[in-house]
Amino acid sequence: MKIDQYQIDQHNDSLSQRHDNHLRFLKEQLGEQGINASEVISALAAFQVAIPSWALGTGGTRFGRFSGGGEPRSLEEKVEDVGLLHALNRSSGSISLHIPWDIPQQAESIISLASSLDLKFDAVNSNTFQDQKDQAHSYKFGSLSHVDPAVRKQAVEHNIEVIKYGKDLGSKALSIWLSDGSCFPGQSNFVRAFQNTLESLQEIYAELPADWKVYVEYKAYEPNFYSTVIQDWGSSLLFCQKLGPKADVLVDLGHHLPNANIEQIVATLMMEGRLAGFHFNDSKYGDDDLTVGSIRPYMLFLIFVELVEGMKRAHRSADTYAWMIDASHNVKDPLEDLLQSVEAILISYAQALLVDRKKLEQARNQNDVVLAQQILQNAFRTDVRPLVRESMRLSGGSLDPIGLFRNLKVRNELMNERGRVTVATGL
Ligand SMILES: [Mn+2]
Repeated sequence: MKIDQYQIDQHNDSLSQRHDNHLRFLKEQLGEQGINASEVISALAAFQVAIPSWALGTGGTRFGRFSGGGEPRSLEEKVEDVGLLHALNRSSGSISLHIPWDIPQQAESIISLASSLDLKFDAVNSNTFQDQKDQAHSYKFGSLSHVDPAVRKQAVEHNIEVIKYGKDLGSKALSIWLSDGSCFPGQSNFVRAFQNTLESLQEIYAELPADWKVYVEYKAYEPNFYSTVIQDWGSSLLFCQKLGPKADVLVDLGHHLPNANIEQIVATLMMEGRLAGFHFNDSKYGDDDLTVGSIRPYMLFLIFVELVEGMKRAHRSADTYAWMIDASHNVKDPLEDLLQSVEAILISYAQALLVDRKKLEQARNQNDVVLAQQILQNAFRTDVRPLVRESMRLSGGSLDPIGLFRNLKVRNELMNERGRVTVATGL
């Protein structure tokens, strides 16, 4: 299924009067504060969030999976799904592939399908947290950190193979998340596990093309419940510093211990120039993989306040970082959920762009705690949705992506095409 531009335009026409009124009112309000709304709208339009190939189907939990129907059955159909999202919001212009779930058989045809939908290939992701069919050695007790060099070698070769697939598609980065760790005290020698992992990563790093990066993701716990080899941003940064300038730290919002100050982690990594980018999601208890902004929107805003500050300080534009959604959908339509997530990201970004940084710095220097809080909350409490809608409209997208998705009965169409009982490849 493909959404035509005239369908988007028609739907926008029906909403435009209301939207124009809201936008005019907001522009006036912002103008009084000396904020140029058009600049914010342009920044939003330039912000692209990658969609991972594994988020297009219902994920489920270890207790069960309730497939929604019409899920993509092949890599081609996954690319088409991201094409639908991008047509609707013009902010989801790339797809991040997972190997081996999404091995591209013919790179050229998949590239031409992607470019026909105005999509690029984002970072490629390796997988050594599961055993694959016909695999010689098991990852039950680890991969890059394993005590057996033969297992480490197999895991290193897998990562090098992933780089090769990525090169064929025009990706520029390899993303590594390691599940390696231990479930019980005494099971693992922390130092040896770290050193084995470093050696393995160095072998992978040596195979990176000149213009590539490797993103090192960390996670506090799960699937291992006592220790994880790359457990926090400090460990991840340590690996990156030892590897070299092509290695950066990837922050996944759900991979922290409860109540971690993620915005401070972001600020520190950006100060060191070692932030690769983000895996966005939300959670209440742990790595819940919920829709971005659904539980703690204020935290997301505070993170964006640091991101905007860090990008300014480093003179780097948003497109030089890797932004991706990493979520799972158990009870929602995955495509609607992704549209909600992208909108939440853009809302937080817009609010962060409204912060009066000069006044904030003055308040900080005068230890005016009340004013500093007020400046942030003024921005956070602004309803910026008209700006987000306008950025999508100006880029050729919809003023109301989920409304149009439902209006066009996209999921029904997909079920007619693909069947009511489909299970997307992946988790
Ligand atoms: Mn992640």
